Amino acid sequence: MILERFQDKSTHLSNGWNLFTQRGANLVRGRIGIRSWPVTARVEIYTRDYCGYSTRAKQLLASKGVPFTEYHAGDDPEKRREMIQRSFGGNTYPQIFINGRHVGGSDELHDLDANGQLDPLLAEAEAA
Ligand SMILES: N[C@@H](CCC(=O)N[C@@H](CS)C(=O)NCC(=O)O)C(=O)O
Repeated sequence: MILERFQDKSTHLSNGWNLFTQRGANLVRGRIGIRSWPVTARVEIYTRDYCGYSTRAKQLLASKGVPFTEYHAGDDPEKRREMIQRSFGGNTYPQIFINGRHVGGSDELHDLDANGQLDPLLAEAEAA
């Protein structure tokens, strides 16, 4: 089954099943990710349209069924400033945060996954 869901702006999805984001050509498609572990972390991603790294990072999250909040920072100067400040100078897209902690870009997210460190991070609840 493929569930399609389109959105234009940042939205925190709570269904946890799949993410489809459309903004110009910035379309992410994928099969519903089925998780056998809970996602309790808050995931945020600053993206730019037409950016393969942003797409790959979102695809990895979507393939795991992880809900995330997406900020389209490529054409939003305020969000771009916020992204750079929160990532301690990181000015490439995407920049990813898990429970408010800076994780890095798409490569770092994939490295964490390859090392088995991503799922435990996603299962962590945000400190109150
Ligand atoms: N190693 C980085 C590479 C990210 C990257 O090079 N992103 C490009 C866009 S796809 C970028 O931000 N270029 C500079 C810009 O667009 O201002 C990652 O994995 O996230």
